[in-house]
Amino acid sequence: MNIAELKEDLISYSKTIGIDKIGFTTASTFDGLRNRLVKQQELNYQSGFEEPDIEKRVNPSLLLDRPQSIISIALAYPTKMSKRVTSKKGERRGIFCRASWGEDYHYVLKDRLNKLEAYLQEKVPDVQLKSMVDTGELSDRAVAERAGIGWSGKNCSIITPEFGSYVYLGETITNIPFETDEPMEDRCGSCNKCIDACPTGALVQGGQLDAKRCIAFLTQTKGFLAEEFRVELGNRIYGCDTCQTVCPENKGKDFHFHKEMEPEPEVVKPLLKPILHLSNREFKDKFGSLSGSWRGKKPIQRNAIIALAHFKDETAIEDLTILLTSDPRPVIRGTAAWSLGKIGGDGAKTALQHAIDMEQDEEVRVEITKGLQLIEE
Ligand code: B12
Ligand code: SF4
Ligand code: SF4
Repeated sequence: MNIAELKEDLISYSKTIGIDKIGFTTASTFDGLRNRLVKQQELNYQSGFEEPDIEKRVNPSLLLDRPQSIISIALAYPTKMSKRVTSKKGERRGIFCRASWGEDYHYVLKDRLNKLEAYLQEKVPDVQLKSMVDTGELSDRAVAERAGIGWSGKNCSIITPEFGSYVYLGETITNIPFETDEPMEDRCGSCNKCIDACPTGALVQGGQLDAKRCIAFLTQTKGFLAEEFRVELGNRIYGCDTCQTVCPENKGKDFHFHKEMEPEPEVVKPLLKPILHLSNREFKDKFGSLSGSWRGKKPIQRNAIIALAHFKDETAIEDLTILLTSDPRPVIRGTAAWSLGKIGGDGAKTALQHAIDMEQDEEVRVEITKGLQLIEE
């Protein structure tokens, strides 16, 4: 087998199946990453969504027997919607981040990696392979950085010169000793725009995130959202794009290579009030195909309630009052109470005064009291 030829063939093949960039790196351990992950854990800066076993994250030989290389792939996703939403006056909408536009990217990238695997299996019948996207053990970014896909930006994202940071990443560990590619030079330079723009100060310094302060993480939590973050959420109901939209390297980047990734505006920029009353089935039908639905209905509804407060939408007082008095979930009742307090007015005040007499849950009572205080302020 001529491995150099196989690499060239694989690169050519990857272009025919909708892989926008491909790079190759060794399967040696990620020693720098190990220290980084330990440090992040000590500082309590991890989100909790990462694979907890650090050794598995940094040592490919724990994932595949005698690995020789890792193939990293990137797929560019759109940043602008081809179709627009048409809202009536006063209708308020939330927004899903771009990484949740179109069909769940895990399936799209797995499809491409399955095709790569099938190609290699045909050429090298006894090949050993292990592929992953996001939910695997490896750090997709660390692999991509070492394989020369892009550099690791101060906003933590892998930035490609061609597509900016709006790329999804995935990889395949192989036992074929492909020749490796060189990492790319860092192009952030003295720019600090992402750090300055981050609404919650989650970017502690270039390339270091306190995930517990990151809105992308906070939108995915299921409990009460700490009050200091509620205002910063704005109308984001899933994820956050701010540190990417301000990045000069992303200027003008908007690629529509994959039809599965085209967003449906009514879905990714949905009206807020109808979200409040969705049944599980309705939620699944409307949002189930998005990557942003993986945490279920509750966080999306909680964030929609917070977004209505952001807009001070008085037309939502009735809907919020229904949630406050009859939703079985304390997080939803309590967040509705806070939102009513933010919106204010006589209707909101009366609803909160009634609710405080009925409410049994201590945390919700705290939120109702907070809501009443907000109205008095
Ligand atoms: C947990 C997780 C999150 C968490 C934490 C994010 C974070 N920055 O760590 C939360 C929920 C906040 C999150 C948010 C987002 N995520 Co996310 N997430 C992940 C996940 C599952 C693990 C990331 C991880 O391990 N982080 C720990 C940090 C320490 O390591 P790392 O970022 O992976 O690796 C870098 C650092 O270690 C750094 N590093 C190593 N040593 C050192 C030393 C020094 C001194 C410095 C400065 C840096 C440094 O270099 C590595 C390479 O860049 C990955 C998928 C995966 N399996 O890798 C997706 C992934 C990183 N997420 C992704 C995306 C798209 C996002 C969002 C943009 C979504 C959104 N719009 O809301 C945001 C971006 C937020 C941000 N600024 O990072 C993409 C990134 C694509 C890209 N182009 O970079 C990934 C790769 C998923 C995928 N397969 O496409 N995510
Ligand atoms: S995703 Fe939003 S909150 Fe998180 S680091 Fe970027 S700008 Fe800050
Ligand atoms: S905004 Fe500036 S510092 Fe931040 S990632 Fe982009 S180029 Fe780098």
